[in-house]
Amino acid sequence: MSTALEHLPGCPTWPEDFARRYREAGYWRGETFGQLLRDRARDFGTRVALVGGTHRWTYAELDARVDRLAAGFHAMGIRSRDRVVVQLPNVPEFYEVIFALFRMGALPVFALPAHRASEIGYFCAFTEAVAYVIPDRFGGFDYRGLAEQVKAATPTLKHVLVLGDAGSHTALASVATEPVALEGPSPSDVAFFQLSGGSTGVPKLIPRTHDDYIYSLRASVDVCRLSPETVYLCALPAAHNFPMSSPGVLGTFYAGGTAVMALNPSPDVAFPLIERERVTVTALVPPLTMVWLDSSLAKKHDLSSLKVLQVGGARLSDEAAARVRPTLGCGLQQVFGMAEGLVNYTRLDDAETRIVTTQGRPMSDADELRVVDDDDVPVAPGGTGHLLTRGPYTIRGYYKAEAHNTKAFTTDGFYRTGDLVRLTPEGDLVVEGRAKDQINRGGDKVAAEEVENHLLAHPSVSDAAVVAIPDKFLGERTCAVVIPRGEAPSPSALNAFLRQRGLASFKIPDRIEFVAAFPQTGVGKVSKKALRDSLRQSLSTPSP
Ligand code: J2J
Repeated sequence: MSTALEHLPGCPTWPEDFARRYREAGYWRGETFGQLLRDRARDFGTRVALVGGTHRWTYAELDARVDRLAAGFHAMGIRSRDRVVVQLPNVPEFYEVIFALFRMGALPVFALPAHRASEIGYFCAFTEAVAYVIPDRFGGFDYRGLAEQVKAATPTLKHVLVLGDAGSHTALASVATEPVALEGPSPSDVAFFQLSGGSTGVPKLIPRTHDDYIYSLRASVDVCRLSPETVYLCALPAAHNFPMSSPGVLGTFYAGGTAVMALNPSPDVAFPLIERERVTVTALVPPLTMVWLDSSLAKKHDLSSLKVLQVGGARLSDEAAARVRPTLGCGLQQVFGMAEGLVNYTRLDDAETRIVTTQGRPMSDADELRVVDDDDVPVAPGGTGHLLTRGPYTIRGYYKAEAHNTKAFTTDGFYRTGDLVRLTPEGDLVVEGRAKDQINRGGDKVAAEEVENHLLAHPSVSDAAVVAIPDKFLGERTCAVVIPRGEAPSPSALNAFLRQRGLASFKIPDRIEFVAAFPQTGVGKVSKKALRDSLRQSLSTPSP
């Protein structure tokens, strides 16, 4: 069978022998997202699929809305494999839009609400997107102006679709038409592009196929024991891979359960929703977990329906992990995943010490793991090393990134996660650190090189290195160490410059330090380790 991937240049795929094995072993079952929703509408038609704002859509309603929107997209000229950048907050329409695109074989490119002109402009240009979907306003920001700017700079971008007041653009609400028959994608086709946390100058795009992603949902649903009785609260940004698929909203749909959308993850928004909708499971990053654990509101709301709190995206301290059950009265599940694929979970019936002190184990028996030293030689059992992985839902390469792929993947197809891990005798993973040039700001990933490049564009910056500094709340914060050219600009002026260049606010350095020179490694490269060490020392020494 010729795979449709061949028709989408720039998307590496699995070698034919692996693909055959994954199909024969039943990991890939030839499902597509469009058909998945159709099947759930048939089996669970009157059950509520989605709750958010004033909407309460059953599976049948969601399915019908998706048909009408897909027809509308088609009438506008959007076609199979066209790319569409989707930047919506946690609203039910997010799924209406992406399932409409899935159903017609068009490819959502997932952007976070925090992204600004720098990121969105890049996604649109790099993917040659034909459309861009936004809210009118969200979190005090008007996305219509951003869209104006991006549209002017992107010749391929024909449509800006707005949820709410469209201004000079097209209202999303005006698009839907009578359903028409549309030819859907094939299961081996790329379904969408996820964003990588990244460690390079520009974010890398992750092509995920219907087959591989739906398998990751099925495996997640199994491990997390989702069922039609599940009520999942989506509190993290819907476009992120964790609340999307581990098992997230899409896993909840896979199981025939109900997904509830929280526009904001803060206790004052999330707790009333848990109480009202009898939420059974939700997912948070570590800093939000701390906020929930410390919230006085926990006593004011009935959270007794909540059975499992999943925490992932960054390392949860053992101390915080131990507080979850006594404080919130629910079980903890640690999740160590990545948009490139591999997801590890602690199991619901693991002993509490295992749940509290490890980041779990792979969800699939087909996940292959290697823990290796700098020369790709396996470390001794129990030793810490680089985590490499390969499997039926881990990509074989980023989109249109040939040179980078040779570094990010081994020649036999293992993805270099950039994480430093240790395997316990029981087979659980403990995340010990990171080798990639990235700062994990409480789950928000910041690629050092991306911020450095923006800093270097400032006329008074001669050189810049962005590193992590420890932080009690976020785990890590960003520090930009700058060698000025002439007189040093003020930190606030530099940050204003970065904002003006359209960088998402979570990438704006938390701290800026000026130095005369960088410490160097033996081969004359900037030693980020030495920089981090000296910053750690100077930050822990109180100034006189
Ligand atoms: C330490 N580091 C972690 C954890 C992710 C489920 C959950 C998370 C993500 C995610 C995801 C960690 N402890 N528990 O996609 O489906 C860091 C690692 C990893 C990187 C991936 C999912 N959980 N990390 O966070 O693509 O460094 O996915 O390689 O955003 O986050 O980031 P991302």
